Amino acid sequence: MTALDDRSVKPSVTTGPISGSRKVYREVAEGVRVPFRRVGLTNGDHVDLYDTSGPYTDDNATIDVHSGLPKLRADWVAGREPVHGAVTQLAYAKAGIITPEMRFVAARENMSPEFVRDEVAIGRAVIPLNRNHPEAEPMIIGKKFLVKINANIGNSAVTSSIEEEVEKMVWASRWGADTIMDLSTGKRIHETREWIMRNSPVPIGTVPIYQALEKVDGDPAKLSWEVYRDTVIEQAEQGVDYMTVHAGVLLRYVPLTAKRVTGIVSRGGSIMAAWCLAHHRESFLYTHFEELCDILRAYDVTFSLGDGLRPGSIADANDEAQFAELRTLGELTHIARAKDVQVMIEGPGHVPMHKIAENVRLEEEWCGEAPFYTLGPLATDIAPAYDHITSAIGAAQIGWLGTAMLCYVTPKEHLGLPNRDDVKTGVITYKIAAHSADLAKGHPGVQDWDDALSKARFEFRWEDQFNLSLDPDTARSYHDETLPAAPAKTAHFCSMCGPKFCSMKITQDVRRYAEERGLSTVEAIEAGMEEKSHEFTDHGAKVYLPVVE
Ligand code: IRN
Ligand code: FE2
Repeated sequence: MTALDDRSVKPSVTTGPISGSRKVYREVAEGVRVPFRRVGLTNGDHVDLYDTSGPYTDDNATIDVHSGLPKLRADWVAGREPVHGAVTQLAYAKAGIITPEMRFVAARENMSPEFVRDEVAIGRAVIPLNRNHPEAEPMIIGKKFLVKINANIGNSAVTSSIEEEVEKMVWASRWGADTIMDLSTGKRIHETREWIMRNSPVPIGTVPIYQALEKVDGDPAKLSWEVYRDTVIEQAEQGVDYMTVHAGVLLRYVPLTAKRVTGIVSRGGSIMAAWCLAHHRESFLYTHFEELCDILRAYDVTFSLGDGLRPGSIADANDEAQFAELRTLGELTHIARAKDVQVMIEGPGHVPMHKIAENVRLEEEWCGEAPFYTLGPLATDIAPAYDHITSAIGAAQIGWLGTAMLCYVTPKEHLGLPNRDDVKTGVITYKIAAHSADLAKGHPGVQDWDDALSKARFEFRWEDQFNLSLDPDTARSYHDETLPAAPAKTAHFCSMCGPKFCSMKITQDVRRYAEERGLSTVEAIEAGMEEKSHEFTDHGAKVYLPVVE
């Protein structure tokens, strides 16, 4: 019996298209069907958007969570011959082979499959897909591609259930999460993960040290390489696509955190620091790193080398402890790559804006441009309850500078376990940061979405404006709060300025004025100004006019 046969677990997941759009698939090679979210517009046009939501948003989706999603990649994986003993995307790319996964992501990203292969081959991009996670749709993480976002879910000892976590996963991918990390630390970790893996359309990441710690009753000193190794194998067997490994927290770095304002804030980092101090030995993650590479390589699990010493406050940003660890992560990157294991590097944290660029520069230099994956960073510490915003400010900047994936932060950060609503707020906030970075990077075709929405807005196609939005439901409901009647959906104003003060309407009036008089818009503005000027002088050329009773 597998976890999914347990009928006492009854997840209820959100299905059906996002309002105003429908799922379409483009067949780019035999058996390679790439999903898009198609927004149909009232003027007959349509816009196809990158779609992370999987079969849940298909028309008439029928999902049985007890059997899991279709195994999209099963045949690709089964029909694969190892190269130099490895079955990883990196090994194939180095050998010049284009895998179906590479074709899939190329179509998603508007790039050529050869370009995808070359970026993977040099390690500047990763395709995090475990051979045992055939349900997932391929995606790529790298600075030459669209900026991705990760959503963290998972229970804690205090709260949440399997049902809630499965729905959070579906919900997060519905709104645009490119990957999801299951950070469960509470009850039934293995079963929860099984439910998530089998039903997730996006790659899943974990931090295996959390489950290893559960196995030794929460006492870091009782951890060992053996317990850890077995946990990694257990999770790799289940299909986990990438794993956070805090192998850069070395014994000699721990004292560097002593004078910090917030010490060690990484959970994994603090667990490993506690182990190192308790035994006064070098971290087993570091001393057994090559063995760990061999395990990950067998499944094509991607390393996400953890930033266990990331700054947890503005005061601690870019300090010695943080950069000492980063240098070690660079050393480990080269070891993993030589073994054909894919690698990305985790980054901060809390960093003021003027210190962000240095993080990207050093990461690229020391870690051979391995994809950078950062947690925000928060640009200030002063706004608990708004840390999705304090962190999106840093995230947009670090994304623009070349960070490949942004780990979301929800409004509950530092305060409590996020619920489903917080998950959506975090995802939408990070989509904004990521897309803003994509625009600034000039990624091909990215601006089409903005242009389509702006045209709809200018032409008062309200339905199109809602439907093109990252969050159509909220956009529509905000509009309807004050002007719910059907005619308002074609009206040339909204309740923010009312009919007389709408700048878009005035611009359109100017253009009409020009057309009617056969003038160019510039001439029309001049003519209009001239008329206004006469009106002004006719009234005595006074800025303030006496009140006429
Ligand atoms: C991302 C970048 N730096 C940290 N993260 C994420 O933070 C990491 O991937 C994981 O999801 C989460 C918690 O990590 P710690 O606190 O164990 O380091
Ligand atoms: Fe924090």
